[in-house]
Order: sequence, then C-alpha cells, then structure tokens
Amino acid sequence: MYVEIGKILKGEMEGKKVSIRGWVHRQRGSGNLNFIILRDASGRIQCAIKKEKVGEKSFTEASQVYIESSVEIVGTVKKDERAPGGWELQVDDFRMVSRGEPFPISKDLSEEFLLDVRHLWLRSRKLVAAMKARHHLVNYLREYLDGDGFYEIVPPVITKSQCEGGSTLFAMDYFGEPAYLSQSGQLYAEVMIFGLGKVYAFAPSFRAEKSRTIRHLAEYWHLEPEMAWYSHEDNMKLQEDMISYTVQKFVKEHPDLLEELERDPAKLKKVKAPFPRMLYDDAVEQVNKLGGKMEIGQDFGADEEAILTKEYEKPLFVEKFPKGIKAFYMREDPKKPGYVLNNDLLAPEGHGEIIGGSERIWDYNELIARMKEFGLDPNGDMKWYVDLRRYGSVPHSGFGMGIERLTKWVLGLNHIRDAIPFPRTITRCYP
Ligand code: NSS
Repeated sequence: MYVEIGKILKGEMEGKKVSIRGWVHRQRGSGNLNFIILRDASGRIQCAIKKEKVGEKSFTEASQVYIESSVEIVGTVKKDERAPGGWELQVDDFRMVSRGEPFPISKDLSEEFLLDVRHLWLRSRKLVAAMKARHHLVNYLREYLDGDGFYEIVPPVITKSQCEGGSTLFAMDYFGEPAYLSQSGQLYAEVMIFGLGKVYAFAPSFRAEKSRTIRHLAEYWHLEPEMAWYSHEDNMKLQEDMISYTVQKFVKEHPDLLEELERDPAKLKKVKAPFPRMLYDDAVEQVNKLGGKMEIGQDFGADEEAILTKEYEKPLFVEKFPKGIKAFYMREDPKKPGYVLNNDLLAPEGHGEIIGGSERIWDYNELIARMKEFGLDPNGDMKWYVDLRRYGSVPHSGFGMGIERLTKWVLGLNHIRDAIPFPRTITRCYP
C-alpha cells in the first residue's frame, strides 16, 4: 500500500515499511550511498539508498535519475534529525517509473522563461503552495456564503450584455452575430435573486485590459454575490464578515502554507470586522494630503490606493463615488445627489482593490434615465435587464471579488499571475 509522504512527516509511520511514489526533488550520492529527496503533493522526504540493500541494478538506476524523474520507493521509516523534515526512508527497493529527460528548469530563472515553461514550473514549491492556498480560500468563501443561505448559480460566459463598459470587452463572432465574453455575471445574478433570494456566481470574467500591471489579468475568477432586499449598508457588512471569516479560517488552518510562502500570519490575524470606512470625497482629500495628486471625479489608481491604505492594517472601504465614473447600474444616494451607493474594498500593504460593489438601481424610471445618460439602449440587447424593474422589483445589492486579487493579498504575492495556474495577460496566452 502506498502512503502519502505527508503522513510519514506527521510521525504516523515510525519504524514501518512503506511504499511511496513521487518525483525526484534532488539527488546526490557517492560510491555506495545515494540520497534522493522525493516529493509528492503532500510533502518531501529524504530517501537513503544503499547499494548492498537494493542491488547493483536498482542502485545504478537510482544514481541516474533526473530532477523530476518519477519513481516508486519501498523503505523503512526512521526518525533522523539531520534529514530535512526530521524523517528518512531507508530504502529496500527502488523502481523507476519514468526517468524522462533532463529537467529544463535549472539555472535560467528569468521571468519570461519561467512563464514559457509554466506547465513545468507549476510543480515548484512556491506555486504548489499558492495553488493549495487558492483552493482553500475558495472553499472558505463558499462555506461562508452557503452557511448564510446563499445558492450558487451559473451565469453565461457568452453574452450580448456589457456590464462594465465597452473599453475592456472581448468581442467574438457568435454564429455570425456579435457577442462578448462576460465581464461580470452580475446582471444574470440579479435575475436569479427573484427566485432564490441570495445567490452567488463563481465564474471566469474577461477583460481586454490593455495595460501590463501586477494586478490585472485578461481572464480572472469572479465571485459575485447578489442579494434581494439588501441595502448598501447590508452589502458592506456582508463583505467584511465574509472576508474576516475566510482570512481567519485560512490563517488558523494553514500556517504551513503561509510559512512556505514567507507570509507573516500576524498581519492576517488583524483582518477582523469591522473594517475602516472612508467617503470618496474624503479619500481624494486624503490622497492629496499624503502627497498624491487627484481631483474629485477621478478614480483611484494603484498609486492612490497604496497611499490610502498605508495607514491601515485592515482592508479599507471607500464608499459613495461620483456617479459619472462608476457603472450604469449603481443607485444614486438619495441623500447625496450626484453620488452613488457603492463601495470599493482596498486591501492593505499596497495590494489595493479586491472588491467592487453597490446597491443597484431598482426603480424602472431611474434605470431608463441612467441608461440613456450612459448611451445604452433600454430596448436593445439589455431589454431583459430592464424587465426586472417592471415585474416586482425590489431593493437589492451585490458585489464582485476577483479571486486572484484576494489570493495575491492574503499570500503577499508580488504579482497576480502567481495566484492562477495559467495567467492570461496582454502579452501571454501560452501555455
Ligand atoms: O469591475 S468591478 O469593479 N465590478 C464588477 O465587475 C461588478 N459587476 C461586480 C458585481 O458587483 N457583481 O470588478 C470587481 C472585482 C474587482 O474589485 C477586482 O477584484 C476584480 O473584480 N477584477 C479583476 N481582477 C483581475 N484582473 C482584472 N483585470 C480585474 N478586473 C476586475
């Protein structure tokens, strides 16, 4: 029976004879003794191979492995303080599964090269830890929302409706008709609340982002809750509770991954609701006070967000933006004409925006007027969306969070591309 290496490292197999299988992480040897560090998905362990034990043929094979050759090993588990991880396998039997060819990733670790061999670099310690972490973060977000009575729904990826403005749409030919890859599942999530109350979409979104930045992808995974009867205030409360739950559970359950990624857990332990809040107007003033340069009516860029969040250890809400710089569907604040009931949530340490959300326009006439202001045809491809305001409309709110933005911040990654296995950016669609 094969055991996972992680199980041995937990100390559950001392003195036992076990079979393991995996990939060669490192190999060194001399004369009659060879050391292979073998890894599988759960960990890595040193294996000591003696010629007298395994025989001439296996010993020679073991000394000829490449990095990433796949092998099976049978051996006895021994405690050994000198071995990395504290455990060693004293090998009785060695079998090559696939020796393969010399692994191409050895010396050249330039960014572009590693992206060219992404399909192989995804076996690296850093990316393995990041992919595990991403999985857990998504799980905890789902766990939170499911526990709060949400239904997961699936929005279409191909659509004729633009949600976030024309400039970042990927156009496609849909059987001779123009269509787009979805920028957001929001408009469809809004449909679903009439039957299901509270829903979330978790699906890829596509943005033809023309710029090269450390936080923009052309294809990213978008978590989009949408809730009937929720006000702007309820919406922000949900965001902070969901983020607190997810981050706290992650820190508690996965100190090993944080250590592997050299991320200080103390910083994340402070991420507990409530989060600080700032009005858009005050945020602009604050940016200018702290050395930035901005006017009312401009949106925050990466630099401004870094300035704003510098003083905070928790994510910062910025709320109530001027309506002209935000999407057409956001409800105007009845108490502050010209401004909408929306929020961005900015992660600290320079990571910046991870969430955009708002209360939606739910009054028919208000929506028609706003669509016209934005040059959108209420009788065109978005007629169905307008219909929602004609049959039993209710106040509602929702938000969208980029999973890779969240992962980048929680793990303290330098670049968003390491939060997704196969990043799509303006210059890259391979592998
Ligand atoms: O454009 S957003 O601010 N808002 C929406 O799409 C709404 N329709 C969401 C909603 O209310 N249901 O994008 C939301 C989030 C944003 O805060 C980022 O976290 C992420 O989506 N986002 C991105 N992540 C990675 N790459 C790119 N290019 C990107 N654009 C947005």
